[in-house]
Amino acid sequence: MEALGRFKNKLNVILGFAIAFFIVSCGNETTKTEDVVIQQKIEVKKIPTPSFDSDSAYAYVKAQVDFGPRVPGTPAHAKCADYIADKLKSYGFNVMIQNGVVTTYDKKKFNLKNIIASFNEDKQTRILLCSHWDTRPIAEKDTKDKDKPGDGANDGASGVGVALEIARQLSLSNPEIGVDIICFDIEDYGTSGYDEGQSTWCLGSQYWSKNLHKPNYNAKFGILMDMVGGPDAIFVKEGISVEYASAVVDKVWETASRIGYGNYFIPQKKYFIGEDDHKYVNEAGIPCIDIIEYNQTTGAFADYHHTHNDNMNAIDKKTLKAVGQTLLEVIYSEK
Ligand code: AHN
Ligand code: ZN
Repeated sequence: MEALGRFKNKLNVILGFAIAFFIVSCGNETTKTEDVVIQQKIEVKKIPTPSFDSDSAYAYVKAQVDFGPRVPGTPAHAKCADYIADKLKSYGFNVMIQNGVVTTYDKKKFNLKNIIASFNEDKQTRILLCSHWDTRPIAEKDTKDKDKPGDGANDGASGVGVALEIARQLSLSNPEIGVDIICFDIEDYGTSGYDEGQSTWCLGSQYWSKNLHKPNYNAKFGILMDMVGGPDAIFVKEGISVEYASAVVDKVWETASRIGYGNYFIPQKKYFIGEDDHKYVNEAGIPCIDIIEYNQTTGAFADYHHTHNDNMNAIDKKTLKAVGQTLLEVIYSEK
């Protein structure tokens, strides 16, 4: 009898465990189902990526070119700054102009204007888009009129044009994150060599990196656009970008290929340009990449670079679309 009693007790214990296990399993099942439902809700909630309008971007590039070359110290330069600032304000950005005095390699002093614009200022997660908006004062790679500026349609205006169209799209469909746009001044007044150890290029971004517009300004990552409108442009992975921000390079190149622009964004080995504005954004502690047209075969920039052929004929709406749509996809996928 005693033995039977012990057996019953044992059975009860085993049964108890079995029931407990069953309840826990059921509990887990319920949680798992809820998880799936919640996950589905999050996926459904993603704000759809708007369609980048390349006609609009093209018009923004042309509007800048129509002012004439935006060479520092000229009326065209001053008028274009107002144009860019007004456009960004009209799309709901908070805009400030950072003023500063810089000295160029030929010992001229200029009052630079970095145009700095913020969207969704209350958002903690931010990304930074940048470009330069000034025009080079010379066309040294041309055979004639080397001492006169070109139109700077691709070199300067294209990046700002894409940024302005992205700004317009942000105003129409609010993303989950904050976006800052900086149009750097006096990027393109450089010469070979250094001036007292300082680079003669990228004077606006160099100034900004040492004098941030807001103390402790930060962004999750930055994307510089430089010469992003050339016909059949190819963007390969640039060296400084890969060195400082390889995860951002991969994110952007993978995004481009996922949405069908892998023919523009080639996952090819890195190359080094001398420098560009993103170098100084990286020095300010923000991982920043450069989308810049570069011909890996010739080992040079496109043949219109720093010539009088860098005019509206050097702008192709299809390239503006490839870059603009890729960046919108990146922005609207970010949380
Ligand atoms: C140099 O040519 C040293 N760096 C490329 C920066 C640049 C000039 N981008 C446009 N123009
Ligand atoms: Zn240039």
